[in-house]
Amino acid sequence: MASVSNTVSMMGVGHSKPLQPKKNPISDDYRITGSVLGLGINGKVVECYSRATQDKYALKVLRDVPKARREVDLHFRACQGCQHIVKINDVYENNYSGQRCLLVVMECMEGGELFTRIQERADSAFTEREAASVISDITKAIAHLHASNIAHRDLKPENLLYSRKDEKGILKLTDFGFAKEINTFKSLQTPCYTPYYVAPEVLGPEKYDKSCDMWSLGVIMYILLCGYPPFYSNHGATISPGMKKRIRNGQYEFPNPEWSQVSPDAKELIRGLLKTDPDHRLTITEVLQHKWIADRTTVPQTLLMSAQVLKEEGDVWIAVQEEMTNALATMRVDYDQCVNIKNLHDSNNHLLKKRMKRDSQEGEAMTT
Ligand code: I85
Repeated sequence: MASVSNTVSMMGVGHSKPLQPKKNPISDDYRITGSVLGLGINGKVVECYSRATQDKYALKVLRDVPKARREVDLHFRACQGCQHIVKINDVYENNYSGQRCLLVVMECMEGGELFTRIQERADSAFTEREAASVISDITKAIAHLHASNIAHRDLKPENLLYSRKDEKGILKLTDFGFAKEINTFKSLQTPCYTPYYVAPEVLGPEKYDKSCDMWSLGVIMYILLCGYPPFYSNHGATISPGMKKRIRNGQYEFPNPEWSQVSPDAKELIRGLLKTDPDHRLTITEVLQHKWIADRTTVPQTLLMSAQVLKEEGDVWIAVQEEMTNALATMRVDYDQCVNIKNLHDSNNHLLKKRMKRDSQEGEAMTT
């Protein structure tokens, strides 16, 4: 059985050719049960079993459109060589209830979502040192992506899953539905456009996409340490004008009693990640070097209140997740616009300069 993972070594990682999905019916190789594991916005995830090994897998069904191709391609490349990204086992291109579909067979993450797991720790002391270890794992996943010039752009609690229910479970990142490849110079090396008409996002800069992941990491770290998010609406799940304003102004606090025992190092790292200006926000390399991550084995073993808060506020959690989803959508749009504006100002456009020079000369001529 030649699985996708066998073809990877031949293609190499990084500059691999686009993934070639298998064309045979998935039912040749897998038995799909009706059991739904999760519902994403662009596809559901169901349980399936390998006919060869009887092992359980998770199957994501996507309509075969270019966006889905990009998702699968980026996820497939990203999951090579990082144990904190959900592995893709096989990809099929099949007709599925009359539509062309991409069927992505992933390793099954049986341990469920990160924060469900933390909630269950309400009676067993979840410590700051353990939180540092969780954030370190997420940091490793993002570092791997950013080093491969991929921004995830949808880093949120529901996309962080444990491989197993027991302590041996490994935390992994999934869902590359909004992932973006950045800083690739292929279009510059072989120009297929007239430079005058090139869209700014083709030229970069790339760091705004990466900084989106850093902000998300800050929010996740904040929640992990206290059980509630740094920014939230005062009413309901939809992102309110007030919440938007607080996010834009960086208005958040470390309220007591939840934060009174949390180390200054942890707070310093959060401040670096939740900087309003993406230019001032920490990069993933700086997070890896921060002492709370680099020296995480010496982080105090203080008992955190997050597990308790998450358990007690269980009914608010849905709203918190929706807010993060909305905030991420807003940020992806805002940063795209930000890139456009920046490029307009920074552009070294000699035609524009010539015109500006001519205009100013004409202006001078008119006044004389
Ligand atoms: N296993 N965002 C929330 C799930 N194994 N899940 C989501 N996008 C994806 C679902 C909706 C993430 O790309 C998602 C994606 C991929 C998965 C995924 C991948 C691999 C799983 C949308 C489970 C699972 C399996 C057994 C038990 C349990 C969960 O979700 C639980 F512990 F919850 F009972």
